[in-house]
Amino acid sequence: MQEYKWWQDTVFYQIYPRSFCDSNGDGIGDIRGIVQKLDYIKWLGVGAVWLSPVYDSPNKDTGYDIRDYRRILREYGTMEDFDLLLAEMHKRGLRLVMDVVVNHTSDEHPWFVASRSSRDDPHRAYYYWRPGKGDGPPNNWSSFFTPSAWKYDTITGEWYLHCFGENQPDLNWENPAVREEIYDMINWWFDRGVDGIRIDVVSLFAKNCRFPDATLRKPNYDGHVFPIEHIAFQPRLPEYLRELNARCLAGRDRVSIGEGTFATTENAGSIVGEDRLDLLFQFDLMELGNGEKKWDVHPYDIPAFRETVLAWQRALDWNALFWCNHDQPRAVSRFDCPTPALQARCAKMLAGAMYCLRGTPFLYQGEELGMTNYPFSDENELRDIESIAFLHYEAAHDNAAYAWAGIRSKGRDNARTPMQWSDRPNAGFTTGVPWIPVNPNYPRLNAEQQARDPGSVLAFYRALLGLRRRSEALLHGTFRPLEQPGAEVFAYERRFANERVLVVANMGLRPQPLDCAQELLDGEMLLHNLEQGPDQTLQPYELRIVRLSSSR
Ligand code: ISL
Ligand code: CA
Repeated sequence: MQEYKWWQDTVFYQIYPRSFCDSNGDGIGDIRGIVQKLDYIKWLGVGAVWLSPVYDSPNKDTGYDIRDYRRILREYGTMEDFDLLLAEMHKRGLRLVMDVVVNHTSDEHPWFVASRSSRDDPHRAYYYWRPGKGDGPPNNWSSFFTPSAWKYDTITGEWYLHCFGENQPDLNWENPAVREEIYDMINWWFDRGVDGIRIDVVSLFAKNCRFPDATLRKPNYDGHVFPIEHIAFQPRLPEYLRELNARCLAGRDRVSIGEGTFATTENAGSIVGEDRLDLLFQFDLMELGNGEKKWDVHPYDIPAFRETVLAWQRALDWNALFWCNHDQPRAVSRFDCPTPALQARCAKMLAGAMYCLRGTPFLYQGEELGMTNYPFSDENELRDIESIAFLHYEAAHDNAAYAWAGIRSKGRDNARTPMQWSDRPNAGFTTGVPWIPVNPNYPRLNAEQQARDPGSVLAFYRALLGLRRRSEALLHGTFRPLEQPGAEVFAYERRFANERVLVVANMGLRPQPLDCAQELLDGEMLLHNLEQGPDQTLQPYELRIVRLSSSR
């Protein structure tokens, strides 16, 4: 019999600290605010928290640009507050996962300050420095956030590589001294008692250090090309991850989750495995509403969703399951929902369809309420470095309308508006002025109201997580896709010994006939997202989770 690890039987909840709960009225979420909400998190039924970065940072990319890996950002509190959080979590049986951002540091990190000071500095080789070509950068690479991935530095007259913002210089993983620093730091947090790590853009750690021009993708910004073939899943990546495993993870019962930007079912094995990392975040499902760029807005492709899920369920024995994170739009806003009632139904359907799959669920704060995208229309409402850079670039090229449509549907700030706790001012997030605007729908969409309503999205999430905890089939069962009765229906079976659970979701707005109706109607309805009873038709966004009678 297969043995399961704690992180396979656990539901994770991601907290984006800046937007979760503000305890002191400065408009910024903080660690003491999280402590105040631990009973809520426990009550929801999750077992672990992934905490987005709380380290000292100039916040150019809201904490994903770290200045000091061993210090807490003053706005978020102190190391004592952090230790209190960890103790209060452990007291409640909750585990804590830190976010480890080591593809790059902040340009204010002492390593980089030293590195840029002179070509002979001992820290020079902590980063990638290259001479330019003529007056220009060393090659044609673009970054995630800027036209060129290189920034010229006047102090030494060379260029440094940054795959994200220009204040986020990439660490040189080829340098063993860099790797040692990183392993020390991770072990320092493990020694403090944290239960795991989520590793930011782990797929980019190894680079093609010959730095040839990129050719695979189409030029995006002014002739620059995103160098996916030279920065993602490079040959040395598995070696680095095996080393990290040996130095930090082996023999410790901690979880490691790699953010596998550009992961495919073919290359996923270089990240996950016995001697590498436990879990992989892959983004195939997130990209189904994209065109060539993430900013191109297309309707969510449901048949492609089905195929993608099947491919990943087959490729890995155990998947990380998620709809949302701090970089993604709100899941429910990817779907056409003409009324708030349908939107709530859709949010429940999405939860059931995803979190009954074989794997570990990761919820993102507010998802359990069915929180939605924000109606952005003014630059003053934006905080995200990526969206702002995109808006400026497109506006300068006469494409402001395209930029706004993209930002409203894909912009990362959609996920980062404050958690909607109640119908009090600022959704109960802060008594001050929130650092980013609160979604105007909070008077009707908030945790306090939903906690009182047995028909709410929140109540549904609690029921779903409870069901998952009690069902051997949902926890450990095999996965088998069912014949699809309609193009927009997603249906599968989980089975463990004699227990068979069917999950049937209408992911579209059109009613769908049910083929396997009799079997379904005879089964025991475990969870359903409609007020009326089930019949031979699946209503828009209807979800049924049924235990087959033959299995009892
Ligand atoms: O968000 C994305 C698409 O919208 C991804 O491509 C994302 O940029 C990429 O997965 C890397 O994300 C991570 O590293 C970034 C940081 O800005 C993100 O918040 C983080 O999740 C740089 O540290
Ligand atoms: Ca605060």
